Amino acid sequence: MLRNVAATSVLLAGPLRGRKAGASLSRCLHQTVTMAKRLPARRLQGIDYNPWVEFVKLSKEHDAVNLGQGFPDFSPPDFAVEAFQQATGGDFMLNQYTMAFGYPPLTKILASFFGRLLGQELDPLKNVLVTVGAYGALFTAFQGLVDEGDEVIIIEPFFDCYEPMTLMAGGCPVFVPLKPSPTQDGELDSSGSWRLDPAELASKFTSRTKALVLNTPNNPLGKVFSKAELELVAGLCQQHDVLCISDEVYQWLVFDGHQHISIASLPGMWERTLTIGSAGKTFSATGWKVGWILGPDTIMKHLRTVHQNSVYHCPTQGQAAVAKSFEREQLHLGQPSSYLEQFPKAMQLNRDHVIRSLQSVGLKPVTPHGSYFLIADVSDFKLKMPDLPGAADEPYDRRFVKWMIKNKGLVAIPVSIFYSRPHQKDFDHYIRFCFVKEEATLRAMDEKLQEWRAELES
Ligand code: IK2
Repeated sequence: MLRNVAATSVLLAGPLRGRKAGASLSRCLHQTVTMAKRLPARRLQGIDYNPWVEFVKLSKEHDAVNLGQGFPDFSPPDFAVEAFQQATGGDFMLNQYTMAFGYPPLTKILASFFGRLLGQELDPLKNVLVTVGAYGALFTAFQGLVDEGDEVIIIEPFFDCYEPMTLMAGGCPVFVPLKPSPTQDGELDSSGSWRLDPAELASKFTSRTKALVLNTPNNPLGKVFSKAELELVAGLCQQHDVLCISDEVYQWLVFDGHQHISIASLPGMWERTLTIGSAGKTFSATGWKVGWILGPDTIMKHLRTVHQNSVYHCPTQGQAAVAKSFEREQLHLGQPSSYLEQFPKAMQLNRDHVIRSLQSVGLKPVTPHGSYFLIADVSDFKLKMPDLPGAADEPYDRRFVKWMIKNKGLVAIPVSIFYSRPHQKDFDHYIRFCFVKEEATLRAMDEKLQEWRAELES
């Protein structure tokens, strides 16, 4: 550390030697010492912990059945794999840089594909930005729009990166929870029974509110926001002149006849909404890391400024493969041959399989209407698990998941990571399972659960 300080001092003081004002030199030297002491940058304070790093590592260490992280353990559809192979083995120019804001065939097909869904005429150059996955899209949006002191409303439970991304941009996250309302028989049966309290939501809007982050279908709950719920959010955003960052990466994954509605398609919302998507989630190819943002040029131009000064452009070959995949889907959309029709049907079967299996050991799943996640209530196990690992003040679900990985060979994700710290304790009796897994993985899960059940019965 000391060597670090000295080295930094010399480096920074060097170019200043020729300057006239001694005061400026000493101020710089002083800054140097303070900066070295303050490693890392202030914007990273308090956000160094990342739950994915911890739980992915744990799952690898224990060689357990992985229903944790949200990635398919099966191949993308053949047409997507072929498109990727073509992109890597065909036109040699796909090995080179492409246009900064997106490979032209991709921005073109995204504009026409999503323009139709959003009811907008989209200009591929002005209304579309291709990013490094939806993560990159979110980061670009927060950096481009959120200023020091701006408030950002985040609906809980939320995909965990919204909070650190708000903080890194200098903003202040303001949380509002979806609240489970018991059904008639006292059970919490589906993600649809988790709702916003309209008065509470309205109370979160202030003159400092810059943006609201919406995620539908929601990770981890699988809630698909209804038209009425979206209208409530839209009305408040318009009333308070607030932007909406709408994360719709699971938009194709809706079940039981539920419908995904993009908030940007509601009257008066296109002008203030950024719609974020992910090819990884759309085509079961999370490693490609191709994402996008759609929005009005008045907002997108600021995102382009961030993009051109950070990643500049995304890998060309992955973009080419995604372009071809969407071109194919455009021809099949609405037909049984469409992957976007087939995929949710297959995932609904997986969902039902996992629900039945979890119920067999007494876990209480909340049926998701969308996404490829479900949460399950584990509070009934509280008394049966006297020797959970971890510190007593660590949320119960984290300790439960660590115990389950080690003792039952099953990986899930604690739901408290999807909550702000003050609210974690209220929701730490849920754990999240991912069901975008192949048949063999689900069978392996069944075996583990049957062993567990036998132990409970003995
Ligand atoms: N937005 C949401 C809501 C996501 O769920 C994800 C991916 N998360 O998957 C990990 C998990 O929850 O287990 C993203 C954005 C990021 O998408 P991409 O992979 O395209 O960057």
